[in-house]
Amino acid sequence: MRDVPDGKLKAWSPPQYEVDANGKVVGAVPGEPNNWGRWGDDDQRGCVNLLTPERIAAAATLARTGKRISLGLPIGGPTKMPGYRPPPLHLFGETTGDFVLGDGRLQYSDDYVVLALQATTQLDGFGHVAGGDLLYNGFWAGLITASSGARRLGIHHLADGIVGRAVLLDLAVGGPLPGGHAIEADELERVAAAQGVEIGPGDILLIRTGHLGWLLEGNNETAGAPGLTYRALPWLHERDVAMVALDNVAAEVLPPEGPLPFHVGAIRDLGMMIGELFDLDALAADCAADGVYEMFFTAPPLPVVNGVGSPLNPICIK
Ligand code: UVW
Repeated sequence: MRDVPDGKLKAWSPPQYEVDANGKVVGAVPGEPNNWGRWGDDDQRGCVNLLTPERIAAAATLARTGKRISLGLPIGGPTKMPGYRPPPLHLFGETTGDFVLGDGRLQYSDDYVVLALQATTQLDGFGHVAGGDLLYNGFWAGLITASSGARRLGIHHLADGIVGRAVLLDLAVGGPLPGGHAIEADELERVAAAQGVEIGPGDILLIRTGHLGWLLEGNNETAGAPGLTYRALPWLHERDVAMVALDNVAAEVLPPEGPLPFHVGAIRDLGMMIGELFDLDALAADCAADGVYEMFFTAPPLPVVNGVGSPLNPICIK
């Protein structure tokens, strides 16, 4: 139930629009720029459709030395997750130190993780963000409930993975960008030109702000965070970027420029997924050393049925 500041339930009023049998809001007006309907009226994969077999096969040729770099934060251990979600709980059931079965020839350990799917290096799926009661492709936000999860746009539709050509744009060569720094399209253009890379259709864009490393040093986000502005959305759309990921908590600049306008514009209007808390420092060091800023990239989401996001361990292969 929404909007109950006094703690009392208000009378529920039905939505002032029609929702069809497929869960789409009839006559919904999409925001701009927009990809609704581009891959079909019932599409639930958005810009993942840009990751075509041809592009993936071409991207695979970028794996020249086989060097692999993980962009995932450790789950558990001493690393304190940045952000406001509860830390993961890592529990053990049977362990070899506690149990011996039968004559002792078999011992085993099992463990469990209780994890907010948005708490660590992760992918915002299409069910994560709505605006004006609308989700990507005009689906009704009311289709996502605590009892059923995302009855449309569940993250399991992306289970075959985010695979393709990634390009790192390192905006933090001179040190971490300050909190509140809004990344505009011309800054992305400038850095791409300086690095000698072009951004094209189906690319996975990794944008380093230096913020995650700065947070992990124990600094506080009191002045907000550097991140993308919604004004960069037309640029990302013109280049047909498949996904964008940053080394910060919310991808977009904080304090926010409104009700998370980059999230709404990217996820709801473009069907473009957002990656957050990507650890890009080791990758940036490697790219600076060899001068190669493009690579093969894979980040399969967990096929959580009707989920709205997934933790990731993205891997870049050069
Ligand atoms: C919200 O805060 C809504 O999401 P995110 O974790 O993607 O920034």
